[in-house]
Amino acid sequence: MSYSENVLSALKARYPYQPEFLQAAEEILKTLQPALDKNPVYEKNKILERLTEPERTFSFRVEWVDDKGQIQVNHGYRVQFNSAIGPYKGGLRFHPSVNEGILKFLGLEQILKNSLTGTPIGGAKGGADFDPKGKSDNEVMRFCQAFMIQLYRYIGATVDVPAGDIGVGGREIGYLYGAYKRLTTRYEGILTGKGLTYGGSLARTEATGYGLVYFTDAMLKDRGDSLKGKICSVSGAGNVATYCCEKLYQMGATPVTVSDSRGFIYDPNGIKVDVLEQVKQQERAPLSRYAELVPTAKFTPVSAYPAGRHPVWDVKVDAAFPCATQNELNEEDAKALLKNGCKCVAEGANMPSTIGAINEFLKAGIAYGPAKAANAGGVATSQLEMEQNAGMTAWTFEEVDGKLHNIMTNLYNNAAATAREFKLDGNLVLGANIAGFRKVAEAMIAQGVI
Ligand code: NDP
Ligand code: 2IT
Repeated sequence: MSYSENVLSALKARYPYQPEFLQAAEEILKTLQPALDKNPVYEKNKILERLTEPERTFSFRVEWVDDKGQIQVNHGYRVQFNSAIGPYKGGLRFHPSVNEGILKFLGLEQILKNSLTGTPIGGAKGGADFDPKGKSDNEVMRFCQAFMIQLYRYIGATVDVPAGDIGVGGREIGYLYGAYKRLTTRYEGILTGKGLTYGGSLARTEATGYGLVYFTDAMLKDRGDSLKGKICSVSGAGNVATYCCEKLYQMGATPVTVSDSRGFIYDPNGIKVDVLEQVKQQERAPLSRYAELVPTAKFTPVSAYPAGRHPVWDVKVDAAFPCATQNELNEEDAKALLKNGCKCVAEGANMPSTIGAINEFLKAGIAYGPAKAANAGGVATSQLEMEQNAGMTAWTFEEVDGKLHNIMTNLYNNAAATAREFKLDGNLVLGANIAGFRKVAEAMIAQGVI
């Protein structure tokens, strides 16, 4: 067995109850072997064993009182995965499915993603099995305050800087920030994705979706193609999906689908971003409401999905942008996309494609932008927010957006060049994994066994 296979099999034996973490580890470790063969110093330093084990994980009880006066208990976590190249950085997810294994998959991805941005940030992820759906603003506030009572001692502007992810948007970041300030009396950039009135950065809200489209633009240009005139499917209906749709229009493409946990919308005339924002951000309503407001839109509920399928990927499109959640695009879905002539898939969500689906895309040779490269614009702009906070300044939208555009173009070029170096032109899975890995591994070796 090769070094990477050995490490993977040890992880499988140790964490059989963390399937998402094992899936992320498998995707990464399998592609690193050529770099490990080329440079034996990584194996000698046991880098893979060290990279796949978090530096530390906090897990804590979060207790709060709901609007009926009932005591509620949730489970909170922060996985501080790797600090070789900078302070821990990564989002917080509030969703009933959250557990340590899911946060470890996200944290492992985050290490390499953050490295790829070219900025000095380490990898982390956190969250809780709290479901913001159906909760009042006051309940969300009390939960966030209770969560921060536990978390505040472990974070800091040069220690660990959390941000948003599924279920954690501007509202939650505001309550978390207020709680931190109350507990510590410190006004510091300890979270990113903050509101513009209290230290947030312009363009951070849009950054993941915009960055995804900038990345795709660079990837298609390299193939002598462009987004202009392309019909696109987008999944998800939250932060990433919304600003992906907005930027697609700006690039001359048309998004025709969005989805949420209840179903998906198809409208051949194109998704109306203002209505999407009204329904999902302001009303916090399910997507069926969108179809009430837009007569040309067709809503298909999850109850009508064929078993084991996500029919949002059956729509005939030129390019697909999964922006909802992990494993929302499986091998059968990938085959359906390819059969309909889809030539480009770029991932806004983290690990949206199963390993079977990724293999289909690579086999077909289409333009495939894996998550840790394609969705890195969010965290990259978080780092720009940290820079502004550290300098006690604020840049214009154009300045931040311009830097984001540069970061995504450089990131694409770096991943593509690394794939070419290993004679696998166009394989951005390998290119991104190896490029992200090498910087972290070199930093770990330089800093010794600690
Ligand atoms: P939001 O909470 O804003 O939106 C999430 C969307 O995905 C919602 O439409 C939600 O539906 C849907 N969704 C969530 N879980 C499921 C599920 N189990 N099944 C079906 N649909 C689901 O989150 P974001 O837009 O911020 O995050 C989306 C993805 O992008 C995640 O994978 C996240 O990790 C990734 N990401 C986010 C970044 C960011 O900056 N926010 C940066 C990089 C990656 P519903 O409304 O019904 O809950
Ligand atoms: O998955 C991700 O990169 C994020 N949720 C954003 C993390 C961040 O720190 O901005």
